[in-house]
Amino acid sequence: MSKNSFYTPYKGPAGGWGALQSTTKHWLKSDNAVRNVFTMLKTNQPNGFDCPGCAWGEKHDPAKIRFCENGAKAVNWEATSRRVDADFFKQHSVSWLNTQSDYFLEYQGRLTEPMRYNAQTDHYEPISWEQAFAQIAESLKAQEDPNQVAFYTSGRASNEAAFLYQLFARAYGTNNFPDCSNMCHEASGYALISSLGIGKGSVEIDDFERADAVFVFGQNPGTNHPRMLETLREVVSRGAQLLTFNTLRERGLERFQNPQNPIEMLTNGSKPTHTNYYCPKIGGDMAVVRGIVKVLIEMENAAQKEGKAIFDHEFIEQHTQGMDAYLAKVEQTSWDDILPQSGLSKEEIYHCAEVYANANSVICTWAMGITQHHHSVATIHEIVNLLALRGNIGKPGAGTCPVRGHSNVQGDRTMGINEAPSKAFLDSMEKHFGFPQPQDHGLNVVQTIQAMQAEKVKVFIALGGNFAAATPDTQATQEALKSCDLIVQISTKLNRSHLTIGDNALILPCFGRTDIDQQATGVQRVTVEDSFSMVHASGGVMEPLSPEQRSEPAIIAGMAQATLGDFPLNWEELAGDYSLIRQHIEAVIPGFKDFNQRIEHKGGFYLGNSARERNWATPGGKAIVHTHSLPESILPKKAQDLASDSTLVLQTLRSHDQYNTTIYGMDDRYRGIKGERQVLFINPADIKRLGYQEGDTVTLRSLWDDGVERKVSGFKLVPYSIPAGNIAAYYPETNPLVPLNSHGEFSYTPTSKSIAIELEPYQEPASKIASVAN
Ligand SMILES: Nc1nc2c(c(=O)[nH]1)N[C@H]1C(S)=C(S)[C@@H](COP(=O)(O)OP(=O)(O)OC[C@H]3O[C@@H](n4cnc5c(=O)[nH]c(N)nc54)[C@H](O)[C@@H]3O)O[C@H]1N2
Ligand SMILES: Nc1nc2c(c(=O)[nH]1)N[C@H]1C(S)=C(S)[C@@H](COP(=O)(O)OP(=O)(O)OC[C@H]3O[C@@H](n4cnc5c(=O)[nH]c(N)nc54)[C@H](O)[C@@H]3O)O[C@H]1N2
Ligand SMILES: [Mo]
Repeated sequence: MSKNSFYTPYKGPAGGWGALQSTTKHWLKSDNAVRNVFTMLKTNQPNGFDCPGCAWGEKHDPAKIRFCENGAKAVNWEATSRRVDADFFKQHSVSWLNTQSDYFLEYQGRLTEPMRYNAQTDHYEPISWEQAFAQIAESLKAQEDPNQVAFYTSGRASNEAAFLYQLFARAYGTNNFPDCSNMCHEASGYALISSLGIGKGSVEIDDFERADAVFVFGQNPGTNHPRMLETLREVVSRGAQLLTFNTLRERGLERFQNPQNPIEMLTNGSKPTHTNYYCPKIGGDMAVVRGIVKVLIEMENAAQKEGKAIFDHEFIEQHTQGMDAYLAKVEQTSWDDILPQSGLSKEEIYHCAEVYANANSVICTWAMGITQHHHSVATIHEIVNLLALRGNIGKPGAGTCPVRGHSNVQGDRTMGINEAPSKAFLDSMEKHFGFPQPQDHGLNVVQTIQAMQAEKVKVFIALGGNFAAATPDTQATQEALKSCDLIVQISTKLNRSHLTIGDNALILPCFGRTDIDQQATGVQRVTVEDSFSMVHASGGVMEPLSPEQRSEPAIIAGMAQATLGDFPLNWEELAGDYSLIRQHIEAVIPGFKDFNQRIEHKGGFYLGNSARERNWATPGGKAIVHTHSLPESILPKKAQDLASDSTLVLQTLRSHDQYNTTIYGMDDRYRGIKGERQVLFINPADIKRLGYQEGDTVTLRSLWDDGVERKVSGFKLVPYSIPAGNIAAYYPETNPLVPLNSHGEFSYTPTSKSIAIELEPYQEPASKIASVAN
């Protein structure tokens, strides 16, 4: 048998029968199949719940089934009938659970009752809600400084939960809001605010129907935003250009078979999702865009000789500042720097420039392939500059489209989950609630871990997520977490974070999106915001598994009431009726006028976007064109000095069977992987050059100048279509390799997509081989 028996290149389209088959499998795996079929039909419907999968938006079309394969996985994973209850924790110690895989932990089922860790027995034991809230209140009140507490948020929290949570933390006295966004689209927010005055994308979903060209940078929608594939193939089908830039050849960006199209399914047809596919090197996108702009300058010079123009001079003149300096910088940047860094040929870059120049409206989309580098902010500024050259912001069919991750990560920011809130937001909070807001900026994810290391953060409260596994530098981070006095996790499922604790920890089990949320005044709905700034209601459809589970707003209100009493208001009243929370949101945050009425509108309502209106909320009142140098090297400075010919650049990404740290299964269908996650995608020439053979098992060691050894072992080499010098492997297994202070300039986002790596041969320990064989 070949050493890579788990690998067979995948030739089919994305979607199609494979997706249907997989959806069925995950239905059955949930132990709740029949109930979940009905549940699925409510996904993203006006009278149902917002899919807990990704943040891609929807056109309002009542006739349509609105879920994809991976949305089905997310729903089935949440809506399982398996339970992790007091008995479960009685049977299993925390130390034992810690030896189990991430897959095992979450697979055990839903958390059903509040639990407190007992360090003497090393087991979680049941505790009443009142006792849990009292313990939290006692611990919060005991801190000398409110900044010793960090309030983490993962992007599934609803607007109502997020608003209440930030109100609680600010009333308590801190802006310490590390959130998943810090590891995700922070660079997008930072770059867009500093250039266009608003951190959100400027396009609406309908713009895709009008764009002459769409440029897709660094994302894998086949897995992470499957509903986007339909949009992409429609763009191609109507004859518009679709240029995709990805280090890997991702199947979803090549062809898509729509499972909702019976003829296509029966004839096994499929349609392309791109017109041109480019494979830049990891981190090479800024150089690609710079090259495109360099060609555009040439084209503009030639056009001017004929009295014509390529650039939109009126837009540049009226709406931007700093363009001349930028264009001068581009002219100074030599092809000798651009081409090797980009990994594309000059011909390819010329073609991209021609497509761009011939299109009257262009959308640029991007995700983690762009945001998780050292120079991500600079790269996004470069994309914005490209768009600005031909006025491609604030006109139909054109604009910026950062494709968000978690289903409500964008809404959480809108609600004030922000460690660096704007003055306007704090003033509005103060005016409405009548108490002084903490003014000092708080800690982001990286800074929170650093503060834990320095024993400056002592209490960690998490509204969802899996901080211990999602964050970089796993070993150091986990030590930091263990040093906390108290860890509180509001969660749906058991994960590594519940096991990475010191002496005191609480698990507070909450409802998910699919659960019916019954409160004092009746069944409640929540709201969420998608990538296109559409806000809509979401209501669960499943009876909760246990009467001891509570909603996120109820849990936050319980903690707040115990800690702060009625300051600044009666918390429990709010938890009893979410429309009251929405009234406060309406009073504090622009765009939410008549909030309670407008959520009745099918398909939701649009929050508006100032950049789309060509209204630039920047200091000078114009869009700011930023000028950056190309990075000297893709590797961060501290790794560069240690790098050699054998150093490779690693990007860490998601398989098709995972949702961030949640592992649904061991396959990665579109990349041809079955039953294995310890794989390393590598260029065949690199396998040979470095003296290995396909299927060899290696250790990955990352380079950093602090003398700490960071390595992971047992990864099998898979020859793959990836540029020479670049490699890819799954997250979270590779997070031990990302040094904590290797983060994006300005964004503080861990550089999870550009890690300097050396490979070493790895010999499986005999004991492990024996246990696998058994
Ligand atoms: N099913 C499912 N859906 C999800 C998630 C999930 O885990 N599972 N996660 C959600 C979240 S929180 C997020 S943020 C999004 C993530 O969505 P993506 O950004 O699509 O996630 P990644 O798997 O990290 O994929 C990164 C992609 O960028 C490419 N890439 C990496 N580096 C570079 C580069 O330097 N240049 C270019 N051009 N390409 C590069 C990789 O080859 C890969 O295709 O998805 C959301 N949706
Ligand atoms: N190396 C590397 N690291 C990365 C990334 C990468 O590409 N590479 N990506 C980064 C990105 S983009 C992100 S967004 C982060 C993700 O970081 P997180 O958001 O912290 O992680 P998740 O894995 O999404 O969290 C999963 C857990 O959330 C809980 N949960 C699920 N649904 C709910 C709910 O409705 N309510 C509550 N309260 N809890 C719920 C469950 O207990 C589940 O175990 O990881 C980042 N880390
Ligand atoms: Mo994300």
